[in-house]
Amino acid sequence: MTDRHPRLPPGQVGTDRFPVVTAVGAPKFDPSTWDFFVDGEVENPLRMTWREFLGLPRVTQRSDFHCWAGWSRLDDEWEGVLARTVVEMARPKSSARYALLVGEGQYTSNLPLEDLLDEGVLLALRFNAQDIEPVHGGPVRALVPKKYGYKSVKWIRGFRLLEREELGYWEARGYSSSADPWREERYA
Ligand SMILES: Nc1nc2c(c(=O)[nH]1)N[C@H]1C(S)=C(S)[C@@H](COP(=O)(O)O)O[C@H]1N2
Ligand SMILES: [Mo]
Repeated sequence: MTDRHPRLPPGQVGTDRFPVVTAVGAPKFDPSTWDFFVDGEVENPLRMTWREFLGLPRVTQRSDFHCWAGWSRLDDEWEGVLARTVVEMARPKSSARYALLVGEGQYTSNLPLEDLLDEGVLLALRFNAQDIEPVHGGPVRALVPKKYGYKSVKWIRGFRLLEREELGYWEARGYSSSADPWREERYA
C-alpha cells in the first residue's frame, strides 16, 4: 500500500488487513428465522425471508472502507443488493427523510434517506468473491463506502424510515452523524 494514496482520506492509514471491530452484535445465523424488514414511513412495509432475500438482484462493485479508528481498506470487491432496491420495494412516503439501519443485537446507525439511496450503498453478501465471514457481519452487512465504518452495520436485519432523525448506537454516544471521512467528521 503506497502512502497517501489519493483515495486515502485525511488522518487515515491504508492497510491490507481487515481488522474486526465489534462493540455490539455477533449473533448466530439461522436461515429459518432470519428476515429483513423495511418499515416506518413506507406505503408497503416489507418482511423478507432469507430465501426471498437471496432472490433479489445484486451488483458487484469496488469500494473503499474507512474505519473511524484510522485504518482504510481500498479497492475491495463487494457484492450485494443495493439498499435502494429494497427501499423502493417498500415505497417510501413523502414524509420519509431519515433512516435507521438496524442490526441484530441492538446495534444501529442512522443516515439521511438520501444517503441510504446513494449508489454504492449495499446490503453486502460477498467480499472479494467469498461469502462475508460471520465476524465481519455475515451473512449480510451494510456497506456505506462514503461514510466512516460505523455506518456499515454488520448482521443487518432492516431499515426503519423516519420523519425525524433518530441517532444510532455510536451517533448517540457523541460520534458524528454525518461521518464524512473526507471532512474528518469524527465527533458530533
Ligand atoms: N452490528 C455491528 N455492526 C458494526 C459494528 C458493531 O459493533 N456491531 N461496528 C462498526 C464499526 S465501528 C466498524 S469500523 C465496522 C467494522 O467492520 P469489520 O469488523 O468488518 O472490520 O463495523 C461497523 N458495524
Ligand atoms: Mo469503526
